[in-house]
Parts: sequence; structure tokens; C-alpha cells
Amino acid sequence: DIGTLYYTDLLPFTVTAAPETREFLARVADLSIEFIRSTFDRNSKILDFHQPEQLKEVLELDIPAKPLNLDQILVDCKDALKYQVKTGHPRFMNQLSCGTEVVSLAGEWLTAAANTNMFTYEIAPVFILMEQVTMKHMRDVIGYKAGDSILAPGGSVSNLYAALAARHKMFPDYKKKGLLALPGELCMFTSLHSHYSLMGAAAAMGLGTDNLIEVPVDEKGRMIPAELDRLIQDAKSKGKVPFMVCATAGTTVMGAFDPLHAVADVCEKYKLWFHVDAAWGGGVLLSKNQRHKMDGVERSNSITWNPHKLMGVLLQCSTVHFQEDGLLISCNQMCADYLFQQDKPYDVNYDTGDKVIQCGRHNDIFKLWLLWRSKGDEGFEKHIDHLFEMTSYMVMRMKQHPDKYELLNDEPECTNVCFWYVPYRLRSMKPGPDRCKLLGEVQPILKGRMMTAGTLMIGYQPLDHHPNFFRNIISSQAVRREDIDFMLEELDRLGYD
Ligand code: ABU
Repeated sequence: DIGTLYYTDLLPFTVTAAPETREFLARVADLSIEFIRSTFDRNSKILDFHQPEQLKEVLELDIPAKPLNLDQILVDCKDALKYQVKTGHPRFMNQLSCGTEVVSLAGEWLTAAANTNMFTYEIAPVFILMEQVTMKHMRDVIGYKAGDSILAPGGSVSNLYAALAARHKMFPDYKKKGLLALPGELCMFTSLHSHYSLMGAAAAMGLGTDNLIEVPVDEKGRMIPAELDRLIQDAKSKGKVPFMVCATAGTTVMGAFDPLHAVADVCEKYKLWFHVDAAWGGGVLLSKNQRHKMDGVERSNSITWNPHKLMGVLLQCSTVHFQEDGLLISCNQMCADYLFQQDKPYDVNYDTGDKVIQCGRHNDIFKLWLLWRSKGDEGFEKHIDHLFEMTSYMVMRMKQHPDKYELLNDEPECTNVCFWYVPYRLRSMKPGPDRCKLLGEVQPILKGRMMTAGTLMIGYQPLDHHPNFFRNIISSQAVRREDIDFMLEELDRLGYD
């Protein structure tokens, strides 16, 4: 019975403990497999919600002074999954990143076993080559003829890499001289509906959040290029120095795609860096039916694209691509000679660590590469098309009941379906500010009921002048028409009153 053993009875502490180690890991793998099985069981709950104080009561979280035996360690593993939200459940529609792709999970398991750092070819030879091949493939899909790419810890950091490169391209002396190298106050532009990470980049880079200038959007949430042009001129007239525009391909809430050709035209006119934040929408590039939404992306200088979103790769997997090769290293290189020796016994151009602002870099490539091998481009195209088919079905079903579901946008550009659920008592109320206020109050209450019931999860938020509304996200391959039918019935069951 391995339960009575301790960590010291396993490898590497006991060199003869291969069978015990195998048994322990097999039991952990069984727990993981059981979690996956129940994730896809539509009769299972998505979550067993507890308030934080209650959860602290039922979990044993303290770090002990003395070792615990493997029985307890296995109980800890089981409990951790017991109270975890099943983000791969077909009725979890809460987040842009969800779903459990089994092949990607296999890649993640083996990534953990390999436990390496991606900064040098020296210690990650296979994964570095995988990264090169996969990033080149993504650049080909984007339409870049050359370039460079890197995987970063999340879309926000990918966007930061793009902004750093943009500033470096225009002001290469900034790296050494800092603010003294700048002719004035730098500013960058993005849409009012863009991701908040652009604001974070402006703060982190020392521009100040006032120098992230937000461009108005149209009724679908797309940047208005004429407004971009006007705001650039306005900033210049005030003595500011524009250096970058970030268009969004798939805004976080409404899923809107900014018009990339028109934005590219403005960038060319003013000689500004053109970045596309396609963290969410980038996956449409893999579908012949959908990729027209990103026409013009090939004219960009850089693009963020998160395979952990529409492509369903396990968290986290974010990529940023540059049309110009050599810029990443020129911008970020610090030449730490204890790590990036130039006289290593292989071509050191394969070392990636000096291209990035971090030092240690997690292996996020294996789970992407393995999934892509298993699906091929063809499988990914079907994958993306399925998500959009499910979205169209949901919108069609909601339109059949306009009294119950009020759509913010009845032709979503991505798989975000934004709507208000209207409870019975508000259905006959006259439209106006009072009804609007009540509708905004109802959605969080309904969300609370979903979480308590554990049967459904959908996110909500306000936007501009709109009160709270639901944002339903379909980015999991597990979602079927029956889940959408269930979701509509469940909203009614939980929210009718
Ligand atoms: N990186 C933004 C993701 C936000 C969301 O999942 O809703």
C-alpha cells in the first residue's frame, strides 16, 4: 500500500522505488482522468460553489512542519479537483479560454515531466525546434513573409512586447538612454473597446495611461478609422509623439473586429507601428469562412494571437509575431554571458532567452504543437467552424424569443453572444431608464443563482452606457446544440421571476 509511504520512499530519494513512484503517479493520473470524464458528463455539475470562508473550512490548506504521507497527498489532489470549476464542461461559457482538449492535455503532462526552461537550445533542444516550426507556420497563416515570434505569459505580455518593439523601432536609443532619448511625450492609440492590457502597457512603459488614446467605436464595437485619424492629428497638434496604433481582432466583450485595412492606411499615412491584438480572434485565420474578418492583418507590424482561446489549447499559450526579424532581440537583449555564451558548441541563434524581458520561460509550445499535429490545419478549420455554427444556432434560438432574450448585437462577429435575460416581471414593462436599471440588476442575481445551482456559467459586465448584460462565450469543442437548448431552458428556470 503506497498510502503509508512518504516522499522519501519515492524516486529520487529511494533509488529502488521505481514501482512505488509509478503507482503513485498512476493514481494521480487516474484522478486527473476521472476529472476529465466528469467534466464531459453533462449530468455532472460545473462547480460546487462555496464562499471563500466556507471553502477554507472544508479544505485543509495549512503547510505542515512535518511530512504528510502519500495517502494525504492523494486526498489533497482529489480535494483540489473536487472544488475546481470544470472549465471544460460543455455548459461552461464564462471565459474566452475554456474547454479541455485531451491531446493538448497530454502535451501539458509531458511538458511538466520534462520540466525545462525555454531560454536556451542547450536545455530544451526539441521544444525550441518545435517552437520555431510552429511559429513559422503561424506567421505563414498570418501572411507575414518573414519575421520572428515568441510565446509569452498571456496576451497582456504579448501586447507589451509589441509596444516595446514599436518604441524601439522608432527610438532605438531609448534602451540605453531612457526618457532622454525621446523628443516628447509618446502616445499610442487603441479602440475604446480594446483590452485593458494596452492601458497596462502604457503605464508599465512610463507613457502614463493618459497617453493611451482611446478611439471611439461604431455600434458593433469596431474602431472608427476617421476618428483615429482625427485623434492622431489632435495629439500631434498638442506636441505629442504618436508611435503605435493597436487594432483589435475580436474585442473582449463584444467580439468586434476592427477594420484592419482602414487602420493600416492611417498607420501608413502617419508612419506609425501597426499592431493587431488578435489574442481572442486570431483563430479565425484558420477558417476560410471566417478569415476575411482579419483581411489586412498581413500589413501589420505585429500581432498577438492566443491559441489558448479560440483554438482551445490548454492555458496558457499566447504568441506574438513580428513582421521584421531581429527586432525582438535588438529591443530586449541584455547579453547575460553566464547564460547566453556566444561560444557554445551549437548555433546560438537557436537560443531564445535574450529576446525576452523575462528570464525563465515556461514551455507553452508542446501542448500547441501536439494538438496541431493531431488536428492538422484541416482539423483546426473544422474546430473554428464548429464554434461559429454553435454561435449562429444560439443567436437564432434567442431571436425566436425576443421577449426573453434581448441581444446587444444580433449579428456577433465572433463567438461572443451579448444579451440580457428578461425575467417575466420586466417583459411587459415600458422601455426606459427604470427598466434598464432593473435589467442591469437582474443579471448578477441570475449569475449568482447559476453558480449556486452549478449547472451553467456565463460571464456578465456593463459596457459603455449599457447596464450589466451576459456575455456568452463559445470556445469549447464540447458545446453542442443540446447545450445551447439546455442553457436557454436553465436561464428560464433560474431567472423567470
Ligand atoms: N485575456 C482576457 C481574457 C478575459 C476573459 O477570459 O474573459
